[in-house]
Amino acid sequence: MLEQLKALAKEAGKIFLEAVSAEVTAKEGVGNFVTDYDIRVQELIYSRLKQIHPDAVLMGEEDEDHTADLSGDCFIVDPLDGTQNFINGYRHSAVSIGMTRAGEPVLGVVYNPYMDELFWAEKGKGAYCNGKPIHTSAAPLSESVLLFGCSSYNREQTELTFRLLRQLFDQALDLRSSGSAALDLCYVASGRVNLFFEYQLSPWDYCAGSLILTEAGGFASQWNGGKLDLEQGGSVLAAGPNAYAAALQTACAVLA
Ligand code: 2AM
Ligand code: CA
Repeated sequence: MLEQLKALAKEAGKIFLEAVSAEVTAKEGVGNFVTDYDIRVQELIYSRLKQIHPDAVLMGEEDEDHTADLSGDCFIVDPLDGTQNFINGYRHSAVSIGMTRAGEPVLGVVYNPYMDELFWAEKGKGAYCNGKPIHTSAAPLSESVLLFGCSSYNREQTELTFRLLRQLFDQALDLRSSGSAALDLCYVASGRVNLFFEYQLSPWDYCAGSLILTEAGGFASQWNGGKLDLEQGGSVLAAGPNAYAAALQTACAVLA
């Protein structure tokens, strides 16, 4: 099944490239254009997933109803993570497909078509990028570059984000913000940065990426240390093994 999911993520991601080269944006309007592509890509992914695993439940960002029964097998899909980047031609977006079994992530694939980078993991079998094993950085927080998202769509929540950002930045080396939570988790997994946090995300933003991260040796939780919520969504704090504890302590202090 993993091989089928890898091929599917690549097939779906290639559609982003066609959209950009076709310059449909200016013709049809940015909002409609993105909505059309999000839906088109999710439809493609859903039709393939129904063939690959007919018994699995599907949960995707473009569904009208996001409630899903996680007791069996469930695919959790973001057809296009990094929508704002896609609209702006920033060329940093991804397809994200995770599979949970009895509520736990067991398969994850994240594909960035602009870099032709396919990240994947299977529970207990390590994490890979384009066929090579990936590992988190061993750096402590003091030697870490941070990635964050500020949940900008909900301005009331940004205060806590910027408080945590200030406190983590003061203990770390530098910071970045990329606009794709799925890729942020893969970048922590591959040691390109060593910490990612965002206050409010949805399960499809992090289901696949969180498995890739933990299989690469990292840790991921909510800001309060609780397990990532794959039904409702919530906060995410993800880091390499030697930065996580200090980051979690800081996040808990900010929440207190
Ligand atoms: P998206 O591009 O698929 O919308 C950027 O900070 C991250 O937040 C992206 O992964 C983005 O996913 C996600 N995001 C954007 N709007 C969101 C929302 N309303 N709820 C949860 N996550 C969101
Ligand atoms: Ca999306």
